[in-house]
Amino acid sequence: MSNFEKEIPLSESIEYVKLHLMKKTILLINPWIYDFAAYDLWIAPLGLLYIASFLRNNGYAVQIIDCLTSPPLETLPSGKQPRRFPSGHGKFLKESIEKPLILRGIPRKYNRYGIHPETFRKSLRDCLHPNLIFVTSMMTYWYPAVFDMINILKQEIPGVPIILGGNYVTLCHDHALKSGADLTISGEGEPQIPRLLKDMLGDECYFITNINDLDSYPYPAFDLRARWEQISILTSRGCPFRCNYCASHLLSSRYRRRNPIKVVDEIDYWYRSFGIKHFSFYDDALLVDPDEMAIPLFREIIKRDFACHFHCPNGLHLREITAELSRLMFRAGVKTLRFGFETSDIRRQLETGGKVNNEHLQLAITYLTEAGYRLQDIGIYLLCGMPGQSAAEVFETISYVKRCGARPIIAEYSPIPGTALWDAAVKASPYPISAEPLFHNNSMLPCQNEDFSYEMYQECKKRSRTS
Ligand code: B12
Repeated sequence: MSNFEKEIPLSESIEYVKLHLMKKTILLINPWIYDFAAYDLWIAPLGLLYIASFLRNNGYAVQIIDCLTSPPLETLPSGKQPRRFPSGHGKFLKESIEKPLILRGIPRKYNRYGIHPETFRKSLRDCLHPNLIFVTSMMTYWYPAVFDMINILKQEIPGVPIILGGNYVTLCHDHALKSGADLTISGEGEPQIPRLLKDMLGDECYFITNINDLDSYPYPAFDLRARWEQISILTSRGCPFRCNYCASHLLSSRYRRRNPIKVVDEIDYWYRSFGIKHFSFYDDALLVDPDEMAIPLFREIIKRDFACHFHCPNGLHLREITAELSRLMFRAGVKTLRFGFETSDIRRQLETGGKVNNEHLQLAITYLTEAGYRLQDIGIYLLCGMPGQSAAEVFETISYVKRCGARPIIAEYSPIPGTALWDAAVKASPYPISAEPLFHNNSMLPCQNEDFSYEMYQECKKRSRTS
């Protein structure tokens, strides 16, 4: 008798059925976006994909609908496909929609970015019936899409508990209670989900033994996405800095880092198992204490000789750039460089956190160009529209960066509750930003004033683009 023919005892076959055929199903959703502007700069719902991986390891059937990742056949209203680049960035599907009433004074079109609601409804009908639904959220001002999504879920799959988490919930918890979700969870999901599964499904789950040991986390479940040209990598959680405009310290309990060699093992896994050649780092502080992370990380990448490219769309720290680090980054294949400089105004540099000064910018540009980078590859983020900031300061910063030879990139300030700059932002803004997260939207210049009007902001954008 072969293995296949051997009789299975009844108790074992019941276990088999329980394990494989009656798996509990959890549906994970990344909502689409409503905004004036959105570009897919290596965007992925990384937190949700980590959670998906934990759930899968615990035997759940996990399904993901990522409303930002279009199925191949969906097109723009013009009939065309959105333009995408092989390196994993590009345009989203986009359709103009009516602006929320309170934004009607903003002279820009408002759009839905991502799949059509009918495609979403159809995907829901094609899914296995879930026991639970997890919805994520990112920018605070993207909440209306989250609310709409929850509404559709309730119509299409009534009675299934919906749990909402993510940055919007962490930063605007009271507001998120109006979302219609059955439960809203602030903060990092991993340490909280076992308790949730016990309470809601009666299940004992194994997640992580130690929240401080990031190396014990499974790799995020990118393979469950409909399309994944690139993988987002986190070498750490949190940030050691406390810049007054940033919410990082509110989102992660403390600053923790992975072992750099284990990070390269992850890159190796995606590269060798799935042929992925593009990776984006999502860290808040990738280059800080370079001997502990960046130097061993890039050395190991060079040693393993991957034919891969690396992208850093989130701001890197200029002050850490040395001749050695520049050479390692260049040789390792770091192609997209973005640095957080914010302003050339010395007083504001100190006020925002003192992480960088003008000399750091000049030195970094010298080292990077000596290592082989072209000046136009060096993208410098400049914060624009902070409370009390004048247009003259931003104009001067743009020309300073240009005089140094690098490429200025405007990053409009988004006020975030709980940050050190929040109270000043509330005072400076002509909009009721504490009552309505839609006004946190960076594209509308939430803290504009007489010294910095919307027209001046457009002038800043123009000046940053012209040589
Ligand atoms: C990487 C990053 C980006 C990437 C893209 C990220 C993405 N997926 O969209 C890039 C560089 C493109 C980007 C751009 C911008 N960003 Co950004 N970004 C980040 C950053 C550093 C990390 C986000 C991340 O992936 N974290 C890691 C994962 C693991 O965490 P997570 O997704 O939050 O998930 C965890 C929890 O939230 C929770 N969770 C998540 N979902 C769920 C669901 C359930 C059910 C449960 C229980 C739990 C749960 O558990 C997860 C695991 O622990 C954050 C800061 C931060 N430290 O979070 C800023 C941040 C989100 N960005 C911010 C801003 C301002 C911007 C920009 C507007 C900057 C600018 N001025 O241009 C742009 C706008 C982007 C756009 N498309 O329009 C702000 C948010 C502002 C706001 N009002 O909400 C943040 C908070 C930074 C800050 N200034 O403080 N960003």
